[in-house]
Amino acid sequence: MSAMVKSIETDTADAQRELTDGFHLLIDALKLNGLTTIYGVPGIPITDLGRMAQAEGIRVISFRHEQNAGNAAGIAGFLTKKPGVCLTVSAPGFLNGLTALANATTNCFPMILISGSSEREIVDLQQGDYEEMDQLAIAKPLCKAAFRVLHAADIGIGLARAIRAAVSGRPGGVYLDLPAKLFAQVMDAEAGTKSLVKVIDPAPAQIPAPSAVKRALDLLKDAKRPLIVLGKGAAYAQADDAIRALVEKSGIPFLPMSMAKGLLPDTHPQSAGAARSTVLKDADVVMLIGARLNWLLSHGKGKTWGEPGSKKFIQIDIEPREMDSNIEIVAPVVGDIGSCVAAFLESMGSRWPTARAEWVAAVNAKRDENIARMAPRLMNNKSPMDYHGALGALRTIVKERPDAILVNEGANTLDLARGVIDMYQPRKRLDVGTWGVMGIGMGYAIAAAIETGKPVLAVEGDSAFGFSGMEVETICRYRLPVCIVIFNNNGIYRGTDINPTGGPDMATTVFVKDSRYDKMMEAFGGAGVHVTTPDELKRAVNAAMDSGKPTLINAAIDPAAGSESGRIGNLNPQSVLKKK
Ligand SMILES: Cc1ncc(C[n+]2csc(CCOP(=O)(O)OP(=O)(O)O)c2C)c(N)n1
Ligand SMILES: [Mg+2]
Repeated sequence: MSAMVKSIETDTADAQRELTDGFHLLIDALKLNGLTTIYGVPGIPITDLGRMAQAEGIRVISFRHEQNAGNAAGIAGFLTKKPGVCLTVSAPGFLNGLTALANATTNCFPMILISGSSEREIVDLQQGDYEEMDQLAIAKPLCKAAFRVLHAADIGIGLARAIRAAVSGRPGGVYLDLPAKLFAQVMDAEAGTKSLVKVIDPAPAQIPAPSAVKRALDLLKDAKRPLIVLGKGAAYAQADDAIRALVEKSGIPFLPMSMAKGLLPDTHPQSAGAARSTVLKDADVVMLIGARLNWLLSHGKGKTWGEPGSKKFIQIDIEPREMDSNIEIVAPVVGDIGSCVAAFLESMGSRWPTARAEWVAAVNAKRDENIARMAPRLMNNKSPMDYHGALGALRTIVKERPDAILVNEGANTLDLARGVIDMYQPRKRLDVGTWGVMGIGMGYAIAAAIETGKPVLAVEGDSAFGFSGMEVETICRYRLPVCIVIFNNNGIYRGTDINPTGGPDMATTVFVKDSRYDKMMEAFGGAGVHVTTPDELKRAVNAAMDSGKPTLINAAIDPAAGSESGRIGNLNPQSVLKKK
């Protein structure tokens, strides 16, 4: 090799060393901010981004459908308080991910959907580009914030804005639009490094006003029949010890919303979980901690809440506009849950009057009565199983394995499991959340396994599972310790409906009879088991959780056992026309 050729080669190498591009800037910006897992689906224009990210030490989990990747990112955000990152291709991939972004926003999970998009010049003139779509405009109304980056030098700032928007204040979903051209844009490497931003204190504490805390405590102190409602926001806050201390110091019965179960164990002496209707009806002062008065709490009014005007509400929430959203809040306390609870504990001092004995005794009596009434149903060993028999088995398993994460979706499968399966540790129950959305199952299960390293038990209605079922391949591919139990009752709510015309089509809520979902798992090298009794179910789940091997258990449930829409059938509109 001549000296001249050698020198040209060295010069080229030097020149390359001194340049960076959009691909690398994004990867460096993610790593700089500790965002080291990406959930996504590859394709133009982000295939190489995924490859390079993997090469640079980011864990890139490839899914079969973006909605599941997006749900994984959303729940990763809930579990870690850092935005979960989802990466999608333009237009259709983006739209597939968007449902999950909207779901994350509704549930207040921090998440960033990063999507490649097509050429702005062509998209804006609507000239028919490959996967043409004005993605930024479409994302905007469905998330907390949406940004587009056009210059490589702005990637650092763009990601910093996305992170802050996702986790500060009330967390939510953020969209980051990255047109294809951006990835290949080059710039000086040193300037590139300087353009990156490490976000300092992304979710600053929001300290409540002392006067607001005093107002709330004065009300609580005078209450005769107080109640604490713990919401998903309380679970998100990771202020577990302080919340437990507050509940215990106050001596007040507490009611956990679905994903707040386990913040204090459901078996805690102050738990009013099994006396829900009594406490909602009879309490005089209700303190909401990270719980919204939305449909899940009947908007704070109506029959559920007893006599109109019989309640006063204290609400602790990070979002000031949450106050009075459904009903008057007498004592609003605005701040992050951790700071608020700490302020309460401090102000309560050492002479806080503990529980009103009569009220606590009444709540406990009701709770114990309801638990005793349920007990024999949970021990039945019928075959085909009913929900209670099957759930009785799973309840014991969760009791013995309290650090396992329970993912749960369906109608009857959800509502009954929520009531039956006690939780013992915070953030171990992940479910359909604010929307009651089907399809979160496999995405949540995958992210739960990856983010926590704990075993996952996913209890799925057969319909619910179908929304994300193809991800069993992903579970097998990454060898995740996920055990899926399908409550197979041959359909949605029940498997017994009949087509009223007598024609050959099935009824609208009915699936293929006696399907074997376990075979799906076997197709990808996982373990598949078919069970028909609670004892078999228990053995199969224990074996799966001991082995840590991806497993799908097809649990045959009596098709007649369920009820329409589980526990929320009252929300179905009724036709006034007489049935023929
Ligand atoms: C995205 C979405 N689509 C549709 C629904 C309506 N929906 C509510 S529950 C449910 C399925 C219930 O059946 P299954 O999961 O089998 O539970 P089961 O009651 O039979 O135990 C459906 C389709 C929904 N909640 N979300
Ligand atoms: Mg079903």
